[in-house]
Amino acid sequence: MMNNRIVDIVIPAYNEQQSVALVINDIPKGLIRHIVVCDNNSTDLTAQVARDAGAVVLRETEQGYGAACLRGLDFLRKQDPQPDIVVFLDADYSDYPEELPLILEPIISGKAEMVIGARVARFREKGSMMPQQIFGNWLATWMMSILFGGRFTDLGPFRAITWRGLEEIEMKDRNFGWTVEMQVKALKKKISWAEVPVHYRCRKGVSKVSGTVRGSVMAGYKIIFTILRYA
Ligand SMILES: Nc1nc2c(ncn2[C@@H]2O[C@H](COP(=O)(O)OP(=O)(O)OP(=O)(O)O)[C@@H](O)[C@H]2O)c(=O)[nH]1
Ligand SMILES: [Mg+2]
Repeated sequence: MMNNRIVDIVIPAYNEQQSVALVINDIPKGLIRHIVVCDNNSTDLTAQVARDAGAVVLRETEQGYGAACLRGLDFLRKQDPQPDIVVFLDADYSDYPEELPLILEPIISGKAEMVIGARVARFREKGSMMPQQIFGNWLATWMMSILFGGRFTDLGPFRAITWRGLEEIEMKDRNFGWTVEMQVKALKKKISWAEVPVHYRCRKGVSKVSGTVRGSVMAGYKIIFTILRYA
């Protein structure tokens, strides 16, 4: 609960047994209702570790970041009452969950419906973002500013959006296009947004996307394709 608003958190997780409990432990518990971990076919102890740390654990068998997030939203849609605000957070402990109040502030104070945690250079641990990821984010946000007239600086995973905004956006992407789809559609549907600078550190465990050639190429391709598709 933050200012009488119900906040739920969705955490997509694929083989993150080393980090998922650290993430859950650092979430300011007084501010939120459910912590929903969407386990994406993990072959390690992710689900058990997350459950032991106090999360609601769902299983999504279709591989993909978006598929996992959509599973979490299905669950929240069935809650009574539904949340007022949904927060997304990665399971790899790159983000700082204790920065949740910063992410929520623009929504609580009525300044925005969607808030993106921007991983600014001055708050980034060395090596926490790959050069191709930094370039990809720059390119994607620049293309979005040309095509849709809103200048984000990042496609960061740590973000919050009102339930109303999320339902209006009607998220569809089932893998790497998830973050950019939310931002593109927010611009197109004129949903108010804000960015707040957040800290970012090197992940625990094994990289699935930006630290692998295959992941980087697939994600880069999907992100650019998603921007052009909605243009
Ligand atoms: N790649 C991938 N990640 C998933 C999937 N489902 C959930 N995730 C989670 O999505 C988050 C982001 O994946 P990461 O591997 O951290 O990708 P990244 O942040 O681009 O790159 P690194 O942090 O450098 O590895 C993590 O919490 C993953 O556990 C999936 O199907 N594929
Ligand atoms: Mg990561």
